Amino acid sequence: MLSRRKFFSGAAAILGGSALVNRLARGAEVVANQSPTPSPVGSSANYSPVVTPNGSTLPWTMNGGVKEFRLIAEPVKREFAPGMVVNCWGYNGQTPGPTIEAIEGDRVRIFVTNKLPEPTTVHWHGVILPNGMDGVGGVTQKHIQPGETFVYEFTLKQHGVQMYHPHSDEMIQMAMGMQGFFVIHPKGGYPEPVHRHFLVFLQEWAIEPGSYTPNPNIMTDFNLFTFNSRVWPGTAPLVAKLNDRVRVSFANLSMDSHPIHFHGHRWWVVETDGGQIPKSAWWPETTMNVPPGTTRTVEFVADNPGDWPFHCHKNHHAMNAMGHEIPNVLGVDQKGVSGQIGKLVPGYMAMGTTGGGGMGEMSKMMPGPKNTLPMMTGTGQFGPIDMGGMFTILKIRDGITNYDDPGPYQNPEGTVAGPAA
Ligand SMILES: [Cu+2]
Repeated sequence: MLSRRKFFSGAAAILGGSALVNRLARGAEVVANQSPTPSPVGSSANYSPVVTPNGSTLPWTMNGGVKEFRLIAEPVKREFAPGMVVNCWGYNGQTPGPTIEAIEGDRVRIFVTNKLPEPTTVHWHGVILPNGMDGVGGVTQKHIQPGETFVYEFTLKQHGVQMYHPHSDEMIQMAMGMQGFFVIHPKGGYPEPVHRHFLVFLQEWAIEPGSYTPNPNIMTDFNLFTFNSRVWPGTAPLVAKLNDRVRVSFANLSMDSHPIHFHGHRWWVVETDGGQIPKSAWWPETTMNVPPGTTRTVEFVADNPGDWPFHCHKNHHAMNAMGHEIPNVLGVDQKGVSGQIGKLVPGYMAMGTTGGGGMGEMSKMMPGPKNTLPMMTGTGQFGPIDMGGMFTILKIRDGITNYDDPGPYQNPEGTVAGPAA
């Protein structure tokens, strides 16, 4: 557990200096295994600063006892993975927008500037606040016109992992990537201090192969599924030291639920968007279903070293854009078929008789249109990884001194499955 007080001691403590906060958010300097230090209520309460993989934490400044944040709603270009850039909308050049991190009891003032080509608002999803600060266009406030800056101000009366998103042209703006985390740490600290607190925003998109802009009119047939607006192999690994206590918070504003599964461990469900669950009521799972409109938080002890898949268990959500009209030829002898069809349909490649013969391999051999990722891609130390989309790797290591990507796990001799003798 990291003592924020300890961390910010000295000159850097004066104002939560944004550069330092950002470095903390990336996890670069988090010192693990430090013993928890009790600290008084307020802005020095004990917590591990959150880490938003492939994202960042929003810097703030203190002004007369109020934490001031600035959000700019604007179009952003987001690289989903090397080889694919998407025209999105978001905040401060990012989707999801930068994470707002504060402490129960804080008074916050959030300036929102609209640089979109249409009106917007920001709704503080799950936050208990005065009605006029709720950010619902037409209901609790006027829409923020392009070029205007509105200010929201309220006191945080609760703890919990919440979200922010527009309540103005909702269908379009959220489908384009406008959402972010709003984390309110409990002023009394957590029941179990953690070393790592990861935030993963679950999103889904409809981006036709060969195109650059999501289609917000799609109701169900999404074809790209992201962790923090990235797809595998563009998703950053989740790195933990052996025996770290790890908290992961998921948020979902998409049209589907996402059952997030991880390997080699089990976690405890410790929090919903309603706040902490009493410890006596925590329950164990290996898959956390995250319904639309909610956040869910789990905790586990990273006591099993290795490279552990961490992914949505709806199988189509753990792959990249595909043509769903591919004929099902499982079990069909296609000798000669590709050649015949290829004369009529240039570029045609039959799905393998046995299912693709390793779809990761196949999708690498099939060049897609421009700005289109292979369905499944990425290569591990043992060969192709037949997944994409909502997939990353939890890397647990003994003896590491930072949280940079440690590379592939060196399995102890005699502990890897192989051909039977
Ligand atoms: Cu999913």
